[in-house]
Amino acid sequence: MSKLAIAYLGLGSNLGKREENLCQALALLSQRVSLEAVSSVYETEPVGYKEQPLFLNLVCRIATELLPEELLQLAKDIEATVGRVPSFVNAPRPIDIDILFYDDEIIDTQNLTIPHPRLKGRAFVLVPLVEIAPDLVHPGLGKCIARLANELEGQGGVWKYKGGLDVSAIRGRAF
Ligand code: PH2
Ligand code: MG
Ligand code: MG
Repeated sequence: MSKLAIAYLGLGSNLGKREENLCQALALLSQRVSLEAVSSVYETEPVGYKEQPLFLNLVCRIATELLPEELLQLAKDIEATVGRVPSFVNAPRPIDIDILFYDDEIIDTQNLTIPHPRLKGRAFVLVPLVEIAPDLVHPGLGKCIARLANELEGQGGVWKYKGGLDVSAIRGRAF
């Protein structure tokens, strides 16, 4: 058995049944990787392209034997299954799955930049991440998540949506 990596993923949805989309994506993920922790769900104002619906965002921790490129492919496959079709950058989408961290690796290839390059400064990622990984150190910045979250200019535009998803129910769920 090859070594298990610990990775953090950010999920976002702002089209269709947003909660269902998040649940379906987590269920599909859990068929291929071990889902270790899931944050609460947050409703968030769109960052970047503003003229689009509010997002639901969450982050999760997984353990996996998949290599970073394989994990990226899995994320893309799940995005397609949940109904994402290619569109313009930052377009509304039923699901977006981003790799935030993969162990403490720093990767910068044509397809993949890890840690996620826009993680710093994004409250919709850092606020949920602080729930499940406050002490995780960003390998590029040398600062932990709690500190990066504290350094945010503002945590506006991010509201707790509900208590969180029932991960045990998600695992057993067939889509
Ligand atoms: N994702 C983006 C751009 N802007 N804003 C919010 N609130 N949530 C997102 O997931 C998000 C975004 C690019 O993937
Ligand atoms: Mg994204
Ligand atoms: Mg993405």
